[in-house]
Amino acid sequence: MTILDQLKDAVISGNRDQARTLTQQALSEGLDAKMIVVDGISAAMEVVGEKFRTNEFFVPELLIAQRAMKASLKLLSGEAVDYIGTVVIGTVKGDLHDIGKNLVAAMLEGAGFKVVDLGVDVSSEQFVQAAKDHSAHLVAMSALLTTTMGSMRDTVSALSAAGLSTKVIIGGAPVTQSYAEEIKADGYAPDAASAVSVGKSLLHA
Ligand code: B1M
Repeated sequence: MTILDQLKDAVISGNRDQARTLTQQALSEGLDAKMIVVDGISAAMEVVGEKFRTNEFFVPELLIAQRAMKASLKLLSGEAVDYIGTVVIGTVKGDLHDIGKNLVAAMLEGAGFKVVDLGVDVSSEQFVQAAKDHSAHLVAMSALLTTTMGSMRDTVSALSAAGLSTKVIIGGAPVTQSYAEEIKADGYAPDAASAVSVGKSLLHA
C-alpha cells in the first residue's frame, strides 16, 4: 500500500494523528503537495462523500474525516498547491447555521479548491467584496431558514450589478433546484458531496 493510500484510509476513518504523520512522511519523501491533495485527501473525501450519500456514514463520521483532512491540509499550507479554483463560501445574512456549510467547505477544500470561508450571517455586500478581493471563480451560499433564502436572490443580483461573472452555487435544507433556477443561481447541490461535482462542472461551464 502506498503512503497516499494509507493517508486516504486515515482520512476516511477520521484518524487525525495518523493523517498528520502520513502527510509529514509524504512530504519528507519528496511527494509534492498537489499529489498529496489529489491522490490522498481529495480521494478520501470523495469516498467519505459517497458513504454519506448512501447513508453508510452520518454527520459524526463526516466531521471526524473533516478534522483529519484539516490536520493534513494544515501541514500543506505554505506548500505550492495548484488550486483548481477559488470559492468564496458563507451562510447567508440572518442565518447562523453553519454545520452543513462547514461540511461543504471541507469537501470543496479536499477536492482542491481554495476556500475563503466568510462564516455566517454574510451580507450580499460581503459576498461581492470577497468575490472581487479573491478573484473567485465561485460564490457558494448556504441557507437553513426559509426566512433567509431571499438573501441568496439579493446576492445573485448584487454580483450581477457589480459586473461580476462569478458562478453561484446554492444549497441548504429548504433550498431546491427550482429555487436556484428562479433566482438565476448557476447551480444547486442537495449535499456536500454533490456541491463538489456541481462546483467542478461550473468551473468549466
Ligand atoms: Co435551527 N432550524 N434554528 N438551529 N436547526 C432548523 C434548520 C429547523 C429546520 C428546525 C425545525 O424547526 N425543525 C428550523 C428551520 C425552519 C425553516 O425555516 N424551514 C430552524 C429554526 C427555526 C431555528 C431558529 C429560528 C430557532 C429559534 O431560535 N426559534 C434559530 C435561527 C437562528 C439563526 O440562524 N438566526 C435556530 C438556531 C439553531 C442553532 C443555533 C441552535 C443550531 C445551529 C448550530 C450551528 O449550525 N452551528 C440549529 C440546528 C443545529 C438546527 C437543526 C437541528 C440541524 C441543522 C444541521 O446542522 N443539520 C435543524 C433541523 C434539522 O435539520 N433537523 C434546524 C446537519 C447538516 C449537516 O445538514 O445544514 O442541512 P444541513 O446541510 C446539508 C445540506 O443541506 C447541504 O449539505 C449539507 C451536508 O450534506 N448544504 C449545502 C448545506 N449548505 C449547502 C450549500 C451548498 C450545497 C449544499 O452549496 C453552497
